[in-house]
Amino acid sequence: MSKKTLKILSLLLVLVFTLVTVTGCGGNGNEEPAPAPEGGEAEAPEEGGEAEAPSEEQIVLRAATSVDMTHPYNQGMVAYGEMLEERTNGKYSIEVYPDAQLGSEREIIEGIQMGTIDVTVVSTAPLAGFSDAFLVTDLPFIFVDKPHAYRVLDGEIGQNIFAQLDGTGIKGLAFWENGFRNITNSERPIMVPEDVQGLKLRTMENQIHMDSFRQVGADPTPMAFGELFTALQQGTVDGQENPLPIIATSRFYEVQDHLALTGHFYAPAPLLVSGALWDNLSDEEKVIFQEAANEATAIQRGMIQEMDDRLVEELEEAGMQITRPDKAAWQEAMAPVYVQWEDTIGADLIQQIQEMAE
Ligand code: EAX
Repeated sequence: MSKKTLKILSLLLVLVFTLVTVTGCGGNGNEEPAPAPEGGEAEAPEEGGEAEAPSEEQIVLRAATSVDMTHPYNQGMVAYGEMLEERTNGKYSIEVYPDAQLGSEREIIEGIQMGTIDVTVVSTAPLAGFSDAFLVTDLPFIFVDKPHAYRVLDGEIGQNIFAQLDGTGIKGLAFWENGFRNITNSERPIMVPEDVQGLKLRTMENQIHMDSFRQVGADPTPMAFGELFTALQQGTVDGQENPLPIIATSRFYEVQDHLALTGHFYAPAPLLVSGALWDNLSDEEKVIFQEAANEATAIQRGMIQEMDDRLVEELEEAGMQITRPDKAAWQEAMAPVYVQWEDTIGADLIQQIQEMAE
């Protein structure tokens, strides 16, 4: 199926779903049933309700992600939806469409801008196509550990990043995470940067990521996440890079033999809502949405940590050969990217972040 057809299909899906939930016309004919969203509670179809307005307004928000339902993006979203439902007395709830069902991350972000998707968690990397604000987070080894990333993203710098989204139709609520990214491939164990020379490595659609891998001699091949498993399986690319929870929940261990714990990029994953939704909320609702987002952040990051703690062992048991490269060598090899990008990102901002390392 072409990308365009897919996009049209997913828009149609959204439209049909909206009609069904708004008019309750799902239960009175022999039309196709609405697609069942995963993870949310299924709504009981209203019997024979023509134009019966519900006594209280109930709004089911559409959440879209590119990853498997079991991944903490989606499990965090379920937790967030439960908080919203409880705190708005059932007015707002969330239904999750995982696995790029509603499009790639780039298309999901476009959906957020158009208001056809209400909420998402995505990597910062594809956001680079919409705003320069996130670029700094994509630099290799910019965050030395998670506490460093949290200090930066939960503080003034994170707020400034979100403020730069003003006028884009995207509202940032909190920085959830994907985690530190590691390289997998089907060819050979990776220890030193030279080991990836000539490897065709799928990256996200992000120039800094591509430049970083060019620096170590790999052949970076940008591709939407939804196409990646098949590309790895068919050998269209030799490898890819992602955090352990993605490698596990998307079953990349089935098609990749080698895992190198390089931790070269820390991937934040902002929780975003559409500007259209945000502008429609009352002030009181905005507070509820924001506070719940902040609380869900700790839960979501905890889920990632819990997985990071056990997955090295589990992936090894699943048959992956694991290497632990010396990160300093990789940091040095990728360092020229900082020079390439410092004018666009701002040398001051880079320095400010580096100074927050301890
Ligand atoms: O944001 O595309 C990727 O490799 C991302 O890690 C994934 O879609 C989650």
